[in-house]
Amino acid sequence: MKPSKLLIKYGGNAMINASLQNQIAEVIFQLVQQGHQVCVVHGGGPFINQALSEAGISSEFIQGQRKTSPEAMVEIQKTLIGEVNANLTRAFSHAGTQTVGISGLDAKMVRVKQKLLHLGILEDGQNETADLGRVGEIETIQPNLVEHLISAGFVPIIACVAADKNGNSMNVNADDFAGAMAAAIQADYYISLTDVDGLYSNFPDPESIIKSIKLTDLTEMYGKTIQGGMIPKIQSCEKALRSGVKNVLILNGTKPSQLQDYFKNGSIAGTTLTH
Ligand code: X2W
Repeated sequence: MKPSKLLIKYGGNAMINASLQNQIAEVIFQLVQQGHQVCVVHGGGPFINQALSEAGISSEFIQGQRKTSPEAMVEIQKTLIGEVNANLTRAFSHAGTQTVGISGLDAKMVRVKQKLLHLGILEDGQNETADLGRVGEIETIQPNLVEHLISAGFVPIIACVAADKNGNSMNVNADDFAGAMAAAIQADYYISLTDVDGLYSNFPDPESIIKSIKLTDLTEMYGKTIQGGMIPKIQSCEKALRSGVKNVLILNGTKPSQLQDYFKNGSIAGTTLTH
């Protein structure tokens, strides 16, 4: 496969233990050795859950987005940047990659505004929205820092925290962040690594895995086949695809060989999204 620009989203239970992180780090090292430019955006939902529960702060998700109070945001920034990003940077560096751990806060790379979720239309015709607190929706990305790093052979690994126009730290869903970053750097590949084999029409029936799906089929699937955490994941794939990223797929990050085999011999596991 010719050297390409890859945006890899890594998160959820696919990064839960050190052994999995080391295996992914090893595969990414090989991808860089093969000449690919790699940028990683990571989440850390399970680590945030633990930190918030230790701090006695409860969590609620609406359509895959965590409602975030200012107190929760303090814990989330500490966890994503101070713990998860630092540990991934260490693991990736140890595997041999020239890794640089950053977040959307660096060089004002990512600007967000408060995200308002549209839940539906009320009887009086008004929009019903959910206020998620310190949750950010991406407004702009300045990709030059990432572009400089990847063209010099570094692997930026980016935590999904960004600032709003007042300089507040905001919690950005890692899928939203990754899809927008794939679009901003015009990646050749956007690969979302998760902890299941892809999108299922009847989860968890393994026979119901959807191998390939067209953008036009997605609209009617939201709220039905696509629920909870799959909503931002699929939306991020849509965003990347509509913005010109040619190859968009979801692979199982708990099976690192799927990522390796895709670039080694073109064997496609998971779910591919197409126009
Ligand atoms: C996410 C950020 C982390 C994330 C959260 O607080 O969990 C929002 O939902 P995963 O591991 O990729 O799920 N933010 C707003 O997305 O992590």
